[in-house]
Formats: sequence, C-alpha cells, structure tokens
Amino acid sequence: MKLYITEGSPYARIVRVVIIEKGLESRVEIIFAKTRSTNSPYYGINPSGRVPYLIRDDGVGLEESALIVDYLDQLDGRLMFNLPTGEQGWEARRLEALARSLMDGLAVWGRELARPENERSPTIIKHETARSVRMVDLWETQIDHLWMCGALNMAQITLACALGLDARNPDFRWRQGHPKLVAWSDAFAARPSFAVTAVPRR
Ligand SMILES: N[C@@H](CCC(=O)N[C@@H](CS)C(=O)NCC(=O)O)C(=O)O
Repeated sequence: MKLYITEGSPYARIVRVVIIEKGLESRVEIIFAKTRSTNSPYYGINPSGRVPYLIRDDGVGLEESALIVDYLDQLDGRLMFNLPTGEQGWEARRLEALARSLMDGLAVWGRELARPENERSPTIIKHETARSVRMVDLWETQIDHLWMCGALNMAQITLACALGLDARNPDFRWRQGHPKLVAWSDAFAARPSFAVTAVPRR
C-alpha cells in the first residue's frame, strides 16, 4: 500500500501514528505529496489534491483519515480502534468529535498562515484564534475523562495531533493556564509513534 502525506498535515499524522501503533510499517510505503501547488503531479494520483490518501494493494484509493484508519485497523483482524457500545461509545465519539473540531479550526488557521502575507485574512485568523482558545479551555475540563486516560484510542490520537500543531503555528499557545492538558500531552508525546511523526517546527 502507499500512503500520501505532507509532513505538516495533522490528518496524515493521525494515520501515520495508527500505522506504527498497528505495526504496519512494512506494508505501507509513505510518500510525500506536493499539495496546494498549480499542476502538481499529485493531482493525477488524487484529484482532490488532499492528504492523507491511501492506495490499497488492489489499487483502490481512499481519502479521509477516519476512513483510512478504519481500513487499516481491520487488516490484521484485530481491531484496535473499535468503539464500545452504549453510553461509553457515545462518549468516545463525542470526545473524538471535539478533538477533530479543534483540529479542523487549527487547519483553517494554518492554511491562512501558509498564504503570502498580503493574502492572509485577519478576520479568519482572529476567528480561528478565538475558537482555539475556547476549545482548549473546554479540553482542560475534559482531559481527565476516563476515555482520554485509558487504552489508546482515536480521540486521544486526534487530540494529540491537534495540539501538536503548535509546532507549525507559534501563535497557537495553548499551554499557559492548562496544566492538565499539558501533562496529558507531554505523557502522550513520549509514545514512539508520536515522536517519530513529529511535525517539523516552523
Ligand atoms: N477531512 C480530511 C481533511 C484532509 C485535509 O484537509 N488535508 C489537508 C492537509 S492538512 C490537505 O490535503 N490540503 C491540501 C489542499 O487543500 O489542497 C481528513 O480527515 O483526511
């Protein structure tokens, strides 16, 4: 299989962490794609131009990190990321959605920063900065939820990859005033799968 990524994409990082946690490194070749660039050859591979993008062994391409994770998880017949049933399952999905919401906002903010300075929207940057402040405050109240402390799951991976975007965006200063989140994130960062996939600092 082939996985197309960019080094800064938190969505691609989710999939890379899962590949390592599942021990699938020898089955998935990681390829760096050139995104957001006119006439990139990558558009001939994935017309949407987005990463992550997995090309399965049968040649079928999959986009969307959640779908790719589900596909990779079932390959060995030992699901690592299936959800509990009942109320616990709703809690797991609620927390993963909250983590993805933080990530989505940070991705929009990061996209603005990647544009030439005279094309950046101060309105969008202000909006996403404020959203991130609210979401990080909320996460400080949620981080001692049992689902965030137990066996590895997608809510944890998604949140860790979202917070890790501070390497790309020095204005995303979430640590101050959030001691529980800092302790949680620092403990998570010790996982080899997370360390190896670290987003290079800007
Ligand atoms: N919902 C998608 C989001 C993927 C996404 O937005 N990827 C960004 C990188 S972080 C991308 O490929 N952008 C390139 C572009 O917009 O052309 C997922 O979970 O995989």
